[in-house]
Amino acid sequence: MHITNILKLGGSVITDKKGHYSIRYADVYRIAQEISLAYSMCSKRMLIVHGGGSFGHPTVAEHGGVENPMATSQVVYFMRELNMVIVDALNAYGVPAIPMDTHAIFYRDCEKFLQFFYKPLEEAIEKSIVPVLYGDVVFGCKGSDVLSGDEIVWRLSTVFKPCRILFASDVDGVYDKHPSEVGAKLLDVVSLHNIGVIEFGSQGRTDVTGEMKAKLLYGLRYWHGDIAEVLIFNGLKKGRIYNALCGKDVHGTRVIL
Ligand code: IP8
Repeated sequence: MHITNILKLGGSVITDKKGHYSIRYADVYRIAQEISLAYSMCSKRMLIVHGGGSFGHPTVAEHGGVENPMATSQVVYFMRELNMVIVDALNAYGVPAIPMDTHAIFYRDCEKFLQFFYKPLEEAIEKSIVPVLYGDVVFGCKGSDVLSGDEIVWRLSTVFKPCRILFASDVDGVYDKHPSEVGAKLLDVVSLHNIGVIEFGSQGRTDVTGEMKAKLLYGLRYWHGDIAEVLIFNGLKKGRIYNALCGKDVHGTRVIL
């Protein structure tokens, strides 16, 4: 199945990672408005995935993982709360978005391959409904684990073959060193084969699934022949999500093999 876009809303774009359970409401509503405009102008067939931000990561850290049943229950609880805020905002701006509980359709098999039941997503997309998935807990042959929204995006792309894979981040893209360092330069293009030479550094935040580097490493694992465009850009800058969804020129980093 071919769709227009898979959009990942980074956890740091929709929540304030410095706080606990803190939502960037103004950004969430602006983003919902941009997605709504794109939905009516150019992107009916799309999937949205969001990260854990200040809801998922601190909860996992507090419980030291998700193996404990209560930890799983708590992480799912808070991620669904965040998901509902995003879906509500999209609905408020007229996007027929629905929550799609990731833990209920994904499974990690014994070879560590991420399996998922894609039929409900396919049917929803056919009806121009926009499913909103999220980084979550994944049950698996070897126990439960945290599933990053980034891995979900790359895995979804193997089935839904989007024109564009879009990562909305809180920075402009991939830098040659950590973006907070003096002289850090934004890379226009990054090849997945070269990620070993980039100094990603640590962003000093609670992020149990890793950040920019992990995003790219998943790309290497899931890359396939049908990938057309992959873009990492700043979702906090007004207009960029709309422009990216509609295939307009956006300042950021293009990812190639
Ligand atoms: O923020 C992680 O998703 P990510 C989700 O996309 C949890 O890495 C539950 C921490």
